[in-house]
Amino acid sequence: MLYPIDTLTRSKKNLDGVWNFQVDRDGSGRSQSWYNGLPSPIQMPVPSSYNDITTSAELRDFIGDVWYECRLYIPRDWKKDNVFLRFGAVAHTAEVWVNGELVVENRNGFLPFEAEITNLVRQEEKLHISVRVNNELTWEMLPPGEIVTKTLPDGRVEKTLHQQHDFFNYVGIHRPVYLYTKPDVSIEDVVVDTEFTGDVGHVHVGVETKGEAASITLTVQNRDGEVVAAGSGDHATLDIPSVQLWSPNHPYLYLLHCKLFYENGELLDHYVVSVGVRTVEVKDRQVWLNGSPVYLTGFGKHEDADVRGKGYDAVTNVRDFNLMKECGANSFRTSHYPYAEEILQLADEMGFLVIDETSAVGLLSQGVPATGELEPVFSNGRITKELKNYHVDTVRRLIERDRNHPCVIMWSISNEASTMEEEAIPYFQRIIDEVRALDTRPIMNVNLMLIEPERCEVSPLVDVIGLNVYFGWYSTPGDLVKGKEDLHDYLSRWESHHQQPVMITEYGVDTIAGLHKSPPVMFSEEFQVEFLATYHAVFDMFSNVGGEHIWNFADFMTKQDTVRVDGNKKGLFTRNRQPKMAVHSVRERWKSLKVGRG
Ligand code: E9O
Repeated sequence: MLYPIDTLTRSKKNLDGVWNFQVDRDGSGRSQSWYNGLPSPIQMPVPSSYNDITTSAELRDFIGDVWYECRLYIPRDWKKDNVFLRFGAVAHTAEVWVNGELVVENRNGFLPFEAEITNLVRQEEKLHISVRVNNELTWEMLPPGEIVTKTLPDGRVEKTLHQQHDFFNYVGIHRPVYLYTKPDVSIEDVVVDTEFTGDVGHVHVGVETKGEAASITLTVQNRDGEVVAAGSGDHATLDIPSVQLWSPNHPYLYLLHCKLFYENGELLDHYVVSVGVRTVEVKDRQVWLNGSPVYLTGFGKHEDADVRGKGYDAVTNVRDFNLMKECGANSFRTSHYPYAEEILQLADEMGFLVIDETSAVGLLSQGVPATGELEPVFSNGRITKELKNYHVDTVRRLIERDRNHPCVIMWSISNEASTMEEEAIPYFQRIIDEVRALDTRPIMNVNLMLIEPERCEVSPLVDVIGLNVYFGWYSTPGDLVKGKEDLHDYLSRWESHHQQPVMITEYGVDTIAGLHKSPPVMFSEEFQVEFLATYHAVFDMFSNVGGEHIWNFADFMTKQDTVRVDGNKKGLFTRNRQPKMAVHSVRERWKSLKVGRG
């Protein structure tokens, strides 16, 4: 699904702002036709999570339906066009009405959806948009969860969310909402792939159209606006002489203009895609960018910020990217779900390598039991056909959304799933087949430190093995001597059992900013410094380790729990995006690494 943009033939209107909002306590909003107007709304910013906007504990932890609505005029010059309403993401399920008519339903809180509303647009009246949002999770969705209901003595039904993942279930209209126009004869999709030989860049372009166009032209413009390559037709390879390759240190973007024409030369549609020419491959137990090995430094992140929750926020994102550049990060993982498209656009512009992850997190039946024993989830029937279909649908929609971004170098298909069961093989094979049918990028699967390399059934199927390791924290807490030994032993076992490169996708410790201890003890800033240094020394002993992502970039909110004090504090930065002490030694390391840095 193409991102809405203004071009010679298309217009868009951003609907972000303050919308009406109402909680539907007993779920009767639909039967009372709230889609025609909310009886007693309050104000709610869009995009944002609704949880932390008011001071109501009930709203923060509410489980069930809430409603949003807004009203607006459609510009008069949109009369001749087809009009679409598009949501960047609404967590987790949504139904949308326009002027009282149901136009689209969506399940999946991290991916965009849209509806054509041309027939509902009346020029002289305001358009009424109404959205019912539900935040319940089931074991047929990703991330999986369960709503447990209890009837209270007064007859009210109390709902509790049982979740497996370690981040707060923020919900609402999380990403920008757009109305946009598209001509009758239109560009429906553009697929771009790049490579180069010598100093000539090759841009392979596929264009999907609707309706009858006489011709399609394709031109590539450089940053100065000069046309450097041109072609025509719905499939073409455009050659760019003296190409400027895209990389984290040189995020050079070209603009690909696609135009559809009628026989008489009239322009029917125009769409523009940013193109970074670069190649990614995995060989010799390393990840290669533009023909050289690259070592990934950076973070597992979250879309999470004070007050706005998971709502898209340009201020936070640009700040985050500046902080990451400043400490020598060249990459990040979109743990544990697809991030806003605007974040990937920024990564293209500023130069970050992105491991793009699905929302398959928590595919363990009981979280992580204290005993260190994993519960089977595949063989005990927890993972159903419905869940698999949801997962397949998620990777398909993710790839269709993100495949043109040069920043995306890898697809991560799941985080910490139960991968030692035989039944995991057909499940993951199905997911991998779907990815391979759609795209050529390497595939990663991320394993928890409890997964034994000798018994992992899924790692042989992927290109890069992600490992989340916390020896000296979750195991032998506070003992970094033992932690170091265990980490070394664990990485050695992966090295001898698997041929693929290993990427350390998580390592880190909860650290309270401002807590200082000598000698270093858990939760102090000194302990975080020492833990990271200990791990770095071990990573450097393994040539198959292709990168290191600290868990996490910043402190983030979790559900209320005895093991979390105001959230997960493993950030290298606080939740307000200020540095902890360890930033300094991490920056020193990352900026001085001699290996390829892209
Ligand atoms: C997933 C991430 O979302 N990995 C977790 C992170 C954490 O900080 C979480 O925020 O807890 C690490 C899981 C490690 C569990 C190890 C259990 C070992 C028991 C001996």
